[in-house]
Amino acid sequence: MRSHRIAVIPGDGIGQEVIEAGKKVLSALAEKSGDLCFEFVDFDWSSQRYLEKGEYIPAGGLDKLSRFDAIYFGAVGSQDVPDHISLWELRLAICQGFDQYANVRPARVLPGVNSRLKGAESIDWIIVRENSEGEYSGNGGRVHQGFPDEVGTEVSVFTKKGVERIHRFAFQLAQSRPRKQLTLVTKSNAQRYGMVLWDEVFFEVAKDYPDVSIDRELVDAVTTRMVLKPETMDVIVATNLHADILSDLAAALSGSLGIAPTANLNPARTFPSMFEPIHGSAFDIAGKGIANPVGSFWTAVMMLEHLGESTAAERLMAAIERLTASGLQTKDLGGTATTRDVTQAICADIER
Ligand code: GGG
Repeated sequence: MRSHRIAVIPGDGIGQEVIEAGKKVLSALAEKSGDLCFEFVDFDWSSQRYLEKGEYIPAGGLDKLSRFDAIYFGAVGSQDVPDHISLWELRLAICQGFDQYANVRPARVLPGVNSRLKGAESIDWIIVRENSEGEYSGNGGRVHQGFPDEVGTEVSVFTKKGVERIHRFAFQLAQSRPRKQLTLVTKSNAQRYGMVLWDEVFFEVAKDYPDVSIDRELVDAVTTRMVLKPETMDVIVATNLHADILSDLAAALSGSLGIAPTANLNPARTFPSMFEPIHGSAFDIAGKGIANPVGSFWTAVMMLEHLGESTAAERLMAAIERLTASGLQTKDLGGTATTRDVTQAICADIER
């Protein structure tokens, strides 16, 4: 019996609902396989906890988390806590604390999903988001706060080491794909230091991967290419902020933010990696039972692949595709199905 210890952090809003659904689906998979099991340990790290105890992660929490094989995360964000606090105290504390520097975001139109984009069926992208520095390095400050001459700075810090490792990761990922194509996205015409470093390191690293075909785009221009020529792109590598924005666009072009998954990887495996749907807590629909759980199921596929469970990953992905093709879809995709309907349908498919 192969057993995996999974730390589960549902977090806020619909994170609670979709992660509960994901656990049910993973348990159904384990039961069906007969030689696989998951030990789920729930962590109540959320904005609710912050409001009650003044902290998202308790003392020694990351140390405890470091002993798991993977982390299955829902969402963070609440109407009652400023977003910059909730994001930094929970999601970024884990990503940065565990050096999960490679954030991987696939985008593809699943069968039966209606994208409003012409030619969307050719979308088959993986966006690689640098996940440890840049615009998210937490450098900056505010002076003269509350006065008319107030100043706020947000300093992007890019290290050559950090840039090189994300480029190598992206090249290796591109190398593993049929088209072996990698697009570098920066804004090095306007930002002449960190972004130029990104460009220079990219072309240096490219020499080690001659079988990968490369091109370069500015972040503004690449948005039009994603919309007008989706078939010309494969793997995309970009900074923390740029890739965050591009991956929301990619998810919307693929049908809905509700279906998009993410892996926050620690490629060296010195700490656990974390898997989460791209969407946030969506508190406008939280508690209504209508959240799309497909993003958390696809996220579970990525987690299974990372755990070396490729057969279970393929089985779950095939079940997801049969589900979306069947037309049983939640409101974000134009349907009327509930979170529970979709979860039950996937579990029934797996159990068959
Ligand atoms: N599951 C993703 C999530 O909870 N995201 C919250 C968020 O605000 N993310 C912004 C970011 O990661 O840059």
